[in-house]
Amino acid sequence: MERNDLEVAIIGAGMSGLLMGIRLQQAGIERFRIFEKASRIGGTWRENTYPGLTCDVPSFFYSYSFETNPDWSHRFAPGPEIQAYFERVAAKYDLDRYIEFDTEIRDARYQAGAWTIETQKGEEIRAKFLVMATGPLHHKHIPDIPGLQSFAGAAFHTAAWDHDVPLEGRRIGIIGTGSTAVQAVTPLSKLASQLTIFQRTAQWIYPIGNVAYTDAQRARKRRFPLLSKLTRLWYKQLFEASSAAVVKEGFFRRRLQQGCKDHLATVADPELRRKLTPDYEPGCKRLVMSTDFYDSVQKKNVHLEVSHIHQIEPEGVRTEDGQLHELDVLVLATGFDPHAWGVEQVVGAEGRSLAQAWKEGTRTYRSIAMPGFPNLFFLAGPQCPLGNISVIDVSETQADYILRTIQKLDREGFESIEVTREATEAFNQSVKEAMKGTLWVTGCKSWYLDESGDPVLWPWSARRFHRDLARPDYAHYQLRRAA
Ligand code: N01
Repeated sequence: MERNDLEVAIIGAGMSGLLMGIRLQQAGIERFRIFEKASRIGGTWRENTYPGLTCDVPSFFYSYSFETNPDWSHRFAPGPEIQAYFERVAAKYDLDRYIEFDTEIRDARYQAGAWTIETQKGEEIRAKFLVMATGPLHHKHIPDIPGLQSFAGAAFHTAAWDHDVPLEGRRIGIIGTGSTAVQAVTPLSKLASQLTIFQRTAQWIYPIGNVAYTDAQRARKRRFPLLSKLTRLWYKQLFEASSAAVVKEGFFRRRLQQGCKDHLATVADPELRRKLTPDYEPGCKRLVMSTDFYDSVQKKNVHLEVSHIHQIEPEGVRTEDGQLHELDVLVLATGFDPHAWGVEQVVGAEGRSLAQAWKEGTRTYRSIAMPGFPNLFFLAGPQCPLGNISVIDVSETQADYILRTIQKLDREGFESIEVTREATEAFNQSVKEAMKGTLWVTGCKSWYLDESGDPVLWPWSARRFHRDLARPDYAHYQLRRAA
């Protein structure tokens, strides 16, 4: 393959980049490469190895529609099982042939009718199309807490877990109460002599149990592959319908909210319950799901600290009430920077970077394209449907859209395609209207919000997303032939 004259350059060999590679290969497009900064595939599932890691979307739904897996061990499979699933799929489609590992893309520019991308080694590669498959939660958020570097024990982010650090019998602190922290608290509470959870904002937690599948259930699904497909379909219908229903005011939102409140009521100590009670509506932040977090918080060796962190000292964390919490290990479950979309510099046809274009707020055309950036597409990027649905399913719709567009340009001899400003503005105007009355604007701080405080989400149902992106509307684009 002539590496410097690619049809498609894909950045990222996580779930969505692999998917794009499979779709291109199936369509007979061979001149593509996937650039991956690490030495393994997997994205989120490669980076995150913290204790308690599971997917918060049922695994039958969080898998490719064309590669169902009868062998999931649990409804929400543990992280290593998900990583192994992606490795199996990548091997089956022989994707290693197309992946350039240890190759970070630092800079991408649209020049003279093609994208020129530059690797960290200074190599330049040209490609007609650029697909950003870098994932929404990629850059670790390391909190700017005074003294963090002075801590004498071991400190690490949950997405860079240091497995060499012993945890048994040690004094562990964990900063944050998002989905990650809630998953990690139970296993940590079983190991630590003392676990301190530093909570800045309380979370609503919806109780959904993680059932284990029996050997007999797995054997049945292996024998009758249709059963896996039906299970996937069942979870897709259930999670897409309920996610859409709770966003707007109504019966389902009230049911969800009551479910969270009833679950919180299981905390026996009224003072602890008060500390765990959020001051915003359930579902405003991404919903955290767990059946064991409240049990763990009530254990004797677990302490929930709600006085905010003042500073970190060599011995531990000092909170604003003056207390020093002495620790051996400090875990940063502080999430990711949702405004850092993968590549540092992506410069479009007019010399403007994506960061500049999004200074006032992250806006796309239907989550897939940007005016001023011809032949550039996003997978699982801004304004996708999020919530407790499968981003794999969302990416499949996007990948098919991108593939159709690439095929059209090739078939009809166009050099480039660029979405118009008018179509992008009209789309964002309708998003703004649709956001009114949604759960996400009921008043909370969340990674769903962009720099201007607006949610960077698809405000309608996932079903509508699949429908609206089923076919590209070329009237919203400018197609150009080579001069
Ligand atoms: O990150 P978060 P996360 N001082 O941003 C706190 C996905 N996920 O990694 O709320 C003190 O939700 C911060 O406090 P506040 C899932 O989509 C998926 O937990 O900002 N605290 C918050 O409590 C999820 O939504 C799976 O006040 C500070 C926490 O850190 C997304 O990842 C599993 C602080 C960050 O919570 C992100 O979840 C787990 C500071 N300076 C997660 N800075 C799967 O299914 C931050 N915090 C793959």
